[in-house]
Amino acid sequence: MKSVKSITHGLQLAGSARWPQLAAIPSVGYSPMPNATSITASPRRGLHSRAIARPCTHSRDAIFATHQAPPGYQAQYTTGAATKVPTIHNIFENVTGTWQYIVADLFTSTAVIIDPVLDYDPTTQSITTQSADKLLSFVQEKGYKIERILETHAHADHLTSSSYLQSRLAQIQGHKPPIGIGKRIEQVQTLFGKRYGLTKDEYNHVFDKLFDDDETFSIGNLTAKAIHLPGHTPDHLGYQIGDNVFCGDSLFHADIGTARCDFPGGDATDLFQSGRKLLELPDDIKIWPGHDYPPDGREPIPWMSVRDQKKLNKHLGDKVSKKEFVGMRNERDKTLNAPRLLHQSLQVNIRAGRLPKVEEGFRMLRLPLKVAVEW
Ligand SMILES: N[C@@H](CCC(=O)N[C@@H](CS)C(=O)NCC(=O)O)C(=O)O
Ligand SMILES: [Fe+2]
Repeated sequence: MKSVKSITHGLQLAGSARWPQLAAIPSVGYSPMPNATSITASPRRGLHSRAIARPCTHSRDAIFATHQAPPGYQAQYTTGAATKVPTIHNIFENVTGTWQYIVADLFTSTAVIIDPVLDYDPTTQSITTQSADKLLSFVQEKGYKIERILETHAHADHLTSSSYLQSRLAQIQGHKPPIGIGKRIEQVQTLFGKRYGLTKDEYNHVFDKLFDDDETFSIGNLTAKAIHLPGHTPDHLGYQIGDNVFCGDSLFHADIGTARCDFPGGDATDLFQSGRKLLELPDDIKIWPGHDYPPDGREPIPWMSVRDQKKLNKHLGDKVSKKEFVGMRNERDKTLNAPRLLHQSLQVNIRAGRLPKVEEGFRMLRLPLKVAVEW
């Protein structure tokens, strides 16, 4: 009979990651109308922006071609009539296959950051901030004011840099962007708080905004809406901004299909319904997932239209029944290993990315052991 014991794990922080003690850094001004009339439309790895949709065809090979702009391709962005059109920067974090997004209203230079990553090396238990610092540099270069930081869910595969970014942005822009997540995060915090031995004060009120289902909010002149998309986790939200839905871990790129549903509170029937909700949106809406796990030979691809998802999604095209989907999803989930950073991610993410407090000189996380033989 296997049993599970707990041990604690010391964390190492690289220099700039000790954010509560950060020295003040010079504030940076942002211009009310940035000089951003043209943006690159190639959705390849790294920092990229996308403003226009290119026409889609439906052969399998075309999934890849559709979203890859030719080298040097530039999309002209015009303000005026397009003031309600968000500018989207998709930033891929290679180690965990995570899409991070910065979504901006160029008219007011206001933006949000969605699902930012905190770097963690499990071989040395080191936390570093190079991914988050890249986002900060990009935001400063563009002159954006970050109005909110948005989480789609409590991730179980990577750590969030929301708290770090909030702290740095408060210093840089003189406005502390609230961290938002779905209201059901409280269930997830209670469950995992207990499992990992956290006290309530370590996770209560760490998120500044708990979104209701279908709650709307603004990003400068843009209107955004929180959409409940349970299945992968119960708290899961997508954010609709203009003709785009940042759907977190629900639908993935068509050749990957959908997110796993075997985490506590996950449910394949819920994910089927969430997937359907997305596929019932108008055909031209773009779906931007929280991850990509590209097979060899293709680059990460940040979005697909609802039209293409309906035709091409490997798990949830418009012909798949609930029963077929649930059977397939549950079978596949039985074959998946737990994510590499499961325990570290959950303990940090239910704290909105805050780290455990220093005790006896260390910040400690807990790690359950799998014990083959008892003695
Ligand atoms: N190998 C990755 C697995 C990551 C993973 O489980 N990803 C989740 C989203 S957080 C998922 O839905 N994966 C879908 C799949 O692997 O089919 C890790 O260890 O982190
Ligand atoms: Fe996830």
